[in-house]
Amino acid sequence: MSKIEQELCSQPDIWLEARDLVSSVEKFLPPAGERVAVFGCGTSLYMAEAAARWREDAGQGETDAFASSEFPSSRSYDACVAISRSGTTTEVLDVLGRISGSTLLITADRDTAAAQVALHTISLPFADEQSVVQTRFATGFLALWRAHLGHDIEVLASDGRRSLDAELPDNVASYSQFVFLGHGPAGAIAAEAALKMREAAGCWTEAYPSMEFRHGPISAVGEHTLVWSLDPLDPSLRQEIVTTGAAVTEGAADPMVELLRVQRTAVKLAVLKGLDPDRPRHLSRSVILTSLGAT
Ligand code: F1P
Repeated sequence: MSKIEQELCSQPDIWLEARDLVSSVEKFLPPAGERVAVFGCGTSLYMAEAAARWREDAGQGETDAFASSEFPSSRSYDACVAISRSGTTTEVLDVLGRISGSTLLITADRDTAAAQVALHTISLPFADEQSVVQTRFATGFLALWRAHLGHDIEVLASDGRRSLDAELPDNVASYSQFVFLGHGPAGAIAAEAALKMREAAGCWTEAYPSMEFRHGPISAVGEHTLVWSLDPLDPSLRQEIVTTGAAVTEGAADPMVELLRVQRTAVKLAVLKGLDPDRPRHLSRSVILTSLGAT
C-alpha cells in the first residue's frame, strides 16, 4: 500500500487528534475580531483559502488568504498565519522574514527554519506525512482551525469514515479532463482536489467557483470530462453540465469529507496509470529555492 493511501485513511483519527489539541494552543490562534491574513504554497495555499472563508463565515472577522509569493507587504494585519507542512518552503520563509507583528506558523515539524522566524508555532507532528503529496497534514490543520471556530469535528470524523468506504465515480480512467467546483470554502477545497489529481495521478484538472463554470469553462467540456462538485450543485447548473455530455458527481456532505473521495480517486487513477502516487513527477516534499525567482 502506498504511503498516501495509509495517510489519507488516517484522516478521521487525525481530525479528532487535532481537535483535542485546540484547548492547549488556542492562545496562539487569532481571536474573534482580529483582521487576519493566512498564507501558504500549493496545498497549504488552498487550506489557507478555505480557513479564511470558514473564519469569515463564522463571523470571526475579516480574513484574507494569499499565495506566499503574492503576499502584499503594503497591508497591515492584526495577525498573519503561515501554513507549511515542511516549514522549509522558501516563499513562506520569505514572508515570515519580511512582516512584522504577530506571526503564527502552523506546521508538522517544529524544528525547522520557519519556526525560528515565526513569533509562535503550532505543530501537528501526528499529522506529518511520508508521501510528497499532502493529505492528512492539510485536513488536520483544517480540523484544528475549524474546531477553534466551533465546528463539530466528531461529526466530520464519522462522515469521513463513511467517505473512506463510499463508492467512487464509475470508469474514472475513461476521462481525460476533470473539473472541480465548489462554493465558498468548498471552492478552495475544489482547488485542492484538482491539485491532488495533478500531483498523484498526473491528470489534466481545473477548479472554479461553481457559478463561474458557466462563464467560459463550460465550452471546453464534453463526454471526455468528469465534473466533480465538492458541495451540492445548483440544480439548474447540474442540468446544464449534463447537457454537455460530461459526467457529474457531487458531494452531499462537508467538502472536507468529500475531499477524501477525490484523494482515493487520485490514488486509484495513479495505480491504473502505473504511476507512484507518493512520488509525483518534478515535485519534492518542499520547494526550496536557491534564490527567490529561481526555478
Ligand atoms: C507546500 C508544497 C506542497 C506540495 C509539495 C511541495 O509545502 O507546495 O503543497 O504538495 O509537497 O510543497 P509546505 O510549505 O506545506 O511544506
